[in-house]
Amino acid sequence: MRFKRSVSIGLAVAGASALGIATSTPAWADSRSINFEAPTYHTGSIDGQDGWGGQDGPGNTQGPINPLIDQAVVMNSGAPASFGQQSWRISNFYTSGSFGDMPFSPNLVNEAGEKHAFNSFAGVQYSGGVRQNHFDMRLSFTSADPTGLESDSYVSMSPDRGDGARMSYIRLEDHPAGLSVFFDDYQDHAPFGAYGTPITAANGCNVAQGDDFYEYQVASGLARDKAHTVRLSIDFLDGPRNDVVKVYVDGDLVHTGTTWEDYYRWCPESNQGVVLGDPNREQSRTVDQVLFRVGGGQGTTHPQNLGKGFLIDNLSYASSQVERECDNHHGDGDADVDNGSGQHGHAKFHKDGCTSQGDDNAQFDDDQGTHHFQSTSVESADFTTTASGGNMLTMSGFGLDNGNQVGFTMVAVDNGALLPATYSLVLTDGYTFAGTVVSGLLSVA
Ligand SMILES: [Ca+2]
Ligand SMILES: [Ca+2]
Ligand SMILES: [Ca+2]
Ligand SMILES: [Ca+2]
Repeated sequence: MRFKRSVSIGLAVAGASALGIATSTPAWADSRSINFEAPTYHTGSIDGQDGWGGQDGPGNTQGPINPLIDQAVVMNSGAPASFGQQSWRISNFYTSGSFGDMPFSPNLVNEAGEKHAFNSFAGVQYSGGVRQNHFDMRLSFTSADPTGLESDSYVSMSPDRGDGARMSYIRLEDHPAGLSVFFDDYQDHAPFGAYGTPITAANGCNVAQGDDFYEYQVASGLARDKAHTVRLSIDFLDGPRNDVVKVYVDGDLVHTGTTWEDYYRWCPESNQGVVLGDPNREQSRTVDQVLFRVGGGQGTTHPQNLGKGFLIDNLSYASSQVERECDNHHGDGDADVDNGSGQHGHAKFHKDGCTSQGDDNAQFDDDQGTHHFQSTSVESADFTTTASGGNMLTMSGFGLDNGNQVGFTMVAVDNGALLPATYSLVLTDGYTFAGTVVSGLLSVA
């Protein structure tokens, strides 16, 4: 898998508060900690050491790192004390538009990602184990040439499954005024992409709507001769537009954004040139390692940085399963609903928590017999409280309306004993129903 990256620069507005979600402290299910010290690591190219190499291949094979890339485990001299005897140095002496021959860190046993995220492509599995919903990576960095004048020195790093399908992105830059850190995510702006048809899906990858990669400078002016840390804490939530990435620099939360999930879900470039709105072929990706990359040109684009660049150390990353507060909520419905102007229907649904469950269900039949809707998968669910104190469940996903594949959004509000419950269903084929419960059960708690 190869793809180009287009980044819109300069929209340094966080605006991600709607993505906030309560998480408890995760218990690490699987982790790697790498300090590049002997005897595990020896000086010289990191290729082939301790599971480092190029992209994953069939049957646990691994390609080589391009030998032209200027990287090596080095003996430290004058590095921050926390970097120990040895660190890993990488520079952008040589850059390339490629992915597969860039340095990939060792694989975790257990991948992280959404329930439906893809961990393979064209018959090659890039990650596996027991899928987790959280990924955390952190590393320390400093300039490898703090007393010299920098000259356009940079390197990027991304959680990845092993083929360049990056799910997030950090870039370090070295400037005379200090080190800078950048973060990029992909954002689908309204109207949003939805499964159903190529047309509904195209709303997730429309530059005219602002759907694009966005870049944020999250730190600058960091001392070039000191150790700094950058950390990404990623919650993968099932369904579109809801993954949460927290970016920390030197321990401080400096930005909250999202992953690249909707780039993989909605953009033709990441789906063999065509998006059908088909949930079976268009989904997010998993991660189980870290890709370090020196892009931005082809060849020896920065000869002045040979043997310089950045020192990387104390790299650690982990996948884990985080229990979410949302998992305590439930919604159930089996009720007759009336839209107030003569139309009736029967609604059924069941949802436990916010992550996908085997018994998720949304179903609707209108009394006119013109529509029978049955969900096939629930992609996201959210439990909130209305202004008047009702408990609201919003479910979306895909299903069949009279046998035709559609996307759906269902909203059910339990208003307690004094007010009738309300129900609405919107399908991507244009069908909508909204009404109140006249008999039966509708419960959201
Ligand atoms: Ca070290
Ligand atoms: Ca992998
Ligand atoms: Ca959009
Ligand atoms: Ca998601």
